[in-house]
Amino acid sequence: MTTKAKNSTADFDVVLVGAGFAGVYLLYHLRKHGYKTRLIEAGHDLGGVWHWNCYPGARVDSIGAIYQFSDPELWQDWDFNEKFPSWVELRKYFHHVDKKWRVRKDCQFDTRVNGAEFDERQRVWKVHKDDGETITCRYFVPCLGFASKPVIPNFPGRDTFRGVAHHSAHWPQYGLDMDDKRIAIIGTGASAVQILQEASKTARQVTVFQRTPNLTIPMRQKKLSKADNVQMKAHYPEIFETRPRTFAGFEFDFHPRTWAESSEEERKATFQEIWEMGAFNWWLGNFNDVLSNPAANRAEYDYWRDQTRKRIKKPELIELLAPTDPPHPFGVKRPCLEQHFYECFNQDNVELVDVNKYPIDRIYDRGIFSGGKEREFDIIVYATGFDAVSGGMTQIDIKGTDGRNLRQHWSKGITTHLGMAIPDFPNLLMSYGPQSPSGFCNGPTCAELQGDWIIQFIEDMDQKGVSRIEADTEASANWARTTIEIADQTLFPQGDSWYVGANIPGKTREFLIYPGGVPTYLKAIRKEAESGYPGFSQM
Ligand code: N01
Repeated sequence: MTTKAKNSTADFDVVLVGAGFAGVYLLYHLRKHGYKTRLIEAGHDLGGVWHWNCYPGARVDSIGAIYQFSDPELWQDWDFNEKFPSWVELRKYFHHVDKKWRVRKDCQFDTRVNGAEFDERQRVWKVHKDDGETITCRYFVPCLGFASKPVIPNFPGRDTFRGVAHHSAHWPQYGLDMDDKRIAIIGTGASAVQILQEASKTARQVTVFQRTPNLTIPMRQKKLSKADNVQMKAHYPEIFETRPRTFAGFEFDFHPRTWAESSEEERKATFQEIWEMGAFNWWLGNFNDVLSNPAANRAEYDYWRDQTRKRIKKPELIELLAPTDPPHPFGVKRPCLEQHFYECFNQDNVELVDVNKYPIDRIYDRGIFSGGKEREFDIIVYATGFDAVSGGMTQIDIKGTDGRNLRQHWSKGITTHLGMAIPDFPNLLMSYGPQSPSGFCNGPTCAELQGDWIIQFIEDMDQKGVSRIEADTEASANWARTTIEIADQTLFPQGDSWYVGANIPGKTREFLIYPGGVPTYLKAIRKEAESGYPGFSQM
């Protein structure tokens, strides 16, 4: 097999990294377009985050109907068992995709890409793998998602613990017996919420160490029958049409009205209606000024607080879980969906420790020393999050043409063109990267939209006989500025979240995600293509 470019000596046209939605989509479609493609994946199966995050209760916060590829060949004979599918079902989904698309044969599993550099003479990327082999390609396309670098804070004594300890994203693939165990969960993000809901069912004791309350939203989960699936499928074509037209690539969008222009009765009725819907409708389908108007946001918070407090039975936990005043504007740290999170805390076997009052001083052989008290545990779960959005890219030693790696390039601020290309890194394109809608976009929606753009881009370059493309410094500076300017019109920068890198000590605080919404993003990337890619130098 030869590569598509006439004179290239590369082993592959494209090397992809990561076998989640984006990597799998690109692999299948690049191959269909005749490109010789190889996908490298550190895990030993398809699935991306759904391979790594196999803790009990891990499930997606989008409804299955939108959290899948739009290809009818795939969905016509695929049924979801739950409205919000679990990791078990999503793994089965990836196997179903593989049966149809036969992607596995072009994947190398259990292999990590640990470095890459561009060879100017040959115009190829040299991609170094941890099996010692180096492969070359014309285009290097990391598809790493936004949460591929798990992070555990540097708690003193961590290595001395003699029980079982795991980060949520490194849960053992063979499972973990939690029955009758004493379990510590550090963190209250989406992972912690989901783990608590399962662990509390059979554990002897679960202790949750909370720094900031999670403003979680009722999921309104539902089992789906065959008849439900038939009914849903009648709407799939319409849903797939809708996805790119909405802010977050969902099946719904913000409410057409603002809170500010609504009367008191309208506000009340709308909040009530959206609360009944639950899920991310309460976040990204609410009044369209809740993420920019402090008064609207506060009203949204107050409604959430009053509804949530009704479910908390231990009086001493009310202020900790649903405080009178918000810890930050509602939704500027990613909320998550819960099924019975607050009821867990009503159980006798669940305890909440406020680490602001009782800090985690150190970890010792039998447990955690916190606020002057020794607490013994059999299992410690670090649900402490990720070096999100940019961390997946910077953990690989990807060298630019000036010899500096990406970590050095981005140490004082990220610049990308359209969230997909980087000055000094020719012929490298990212999917789901920084300054793209990534963390604000339903994964499969952006996997398809960015995937299609990347394929078109490579085809256009081949047609023009261009073998080296590089994002312009000025175009990239403009894009970085646009990202920040849009974010500054919202309340998002006010949260100490992973959206701004605030969860990682020393990380430059900057808005990491393009916050203008999918339709505006699409307009920008399509304009770039239609205008002949003016933001790139082409040789
Ligand atoms: O991680 P997080 P996550 N001492 O960063 C706490 C996606 N996701 O794995 O808030 C004490 O949200 C930290 O406290 P604070 C989703 O996009 C999706 O839960 O910084 N605590 C926080 O509570 C999500 O947003 C799904 O004060 C410490 C927690 O650890 C993203 O992945 C499921 C600490 C980290 O929460 C990340 O979620 C799972 C310390 N030193 C994940 N350091 C679904 O689709 C950190 N914390 C459902």
